[in-house]
Amino acid sequence: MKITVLAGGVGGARFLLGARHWLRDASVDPAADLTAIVNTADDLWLAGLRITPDLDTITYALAGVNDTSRGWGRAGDSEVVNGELAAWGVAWPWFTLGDLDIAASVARTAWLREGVPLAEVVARLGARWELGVRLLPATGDEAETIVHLAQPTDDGRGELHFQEWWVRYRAALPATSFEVRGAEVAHPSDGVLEAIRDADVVLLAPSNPVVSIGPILAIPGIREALRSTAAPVVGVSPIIAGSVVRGMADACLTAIGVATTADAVARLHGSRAAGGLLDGWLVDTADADVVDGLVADGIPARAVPLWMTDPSTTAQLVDAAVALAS
Ligand code: FO1
Repeated sequence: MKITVLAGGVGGARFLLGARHWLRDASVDPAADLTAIVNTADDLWLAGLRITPDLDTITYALAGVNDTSRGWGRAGDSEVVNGELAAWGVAWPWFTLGDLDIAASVARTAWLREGVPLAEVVARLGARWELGVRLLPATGDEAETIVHLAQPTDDGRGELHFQEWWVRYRAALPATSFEVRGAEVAHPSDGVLEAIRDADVVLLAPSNPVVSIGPILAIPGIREALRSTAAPVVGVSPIIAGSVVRGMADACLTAIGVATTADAVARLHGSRAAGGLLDGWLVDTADADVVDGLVADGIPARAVPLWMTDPSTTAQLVDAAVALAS
């Protein structure tokens, strides 16, 4: 069984840990394999280094070397170089780069400058560990999320790179839109369209629908591949009982005029029958009351526990998603 997952950062990592746990369970098809198509629109150039937050969060989590409290960076990392960069006013004082994390970005940047495609860079960085999941960047082209602000910042800027909006301002500055700048001329990484076309099941991880799943769909060819694949496409709600599980998806959804509810996000993606993406949608048991409405709108839905407290618990919701797909 081939499973392909579209994922962002922290929520995507937790989901993939559960999916890997589910696959390793002997009762599942031993020949099964797992491919993740990962958001690259959070990526940025900083201090001359190419930083790829969602790919790194997922790589470090699957490798078991991630900082589980922060949700990004390496466990037990030091910040010596970060302090030196701050002393020289290089990079961003409010964006912490750990020493081990910087080493990954130095290696990535060195390979990119040699012309190595990002997908190969990701494979090389992950090869140090047994990730158990093939990671594919949505694109190897630079297509970064730019946040358009309702009011300019104090220094007169009307738009910010996603990372400045997210980390420096904690998504507190009202946004009017999210633009994936460069997406229109970006191409899916090698293997992405095939991973969607050849899948037996495609899953949308419970990642931020606006700034993690959305930018993947913005890469030309990906939305079309999802709509034409023979594989059922099943999503997992990132919203439970009207609240985001983690992060600030509510600020993103509000900015685009979508309610922060499990069913509003499903309708944002739409049913495949009505021109959207979904063949199914999992909501938490707290949101069981929205299931009938979704089914009536052509989106088969089920209510199961969605809290991803640990890989074995998450494996149960992966199992439910695959069951809904079949
Ligand atoms: N998030 C923060 O809230 N503060 C930081 O200083 C920070 C640094 C950082 C460095 C490298 C990296 O890969 C991620 C980092 N993040 C930080 C998280 C990042 O903003 C998020 O992981 C995503 O971009 C949103 O999913």
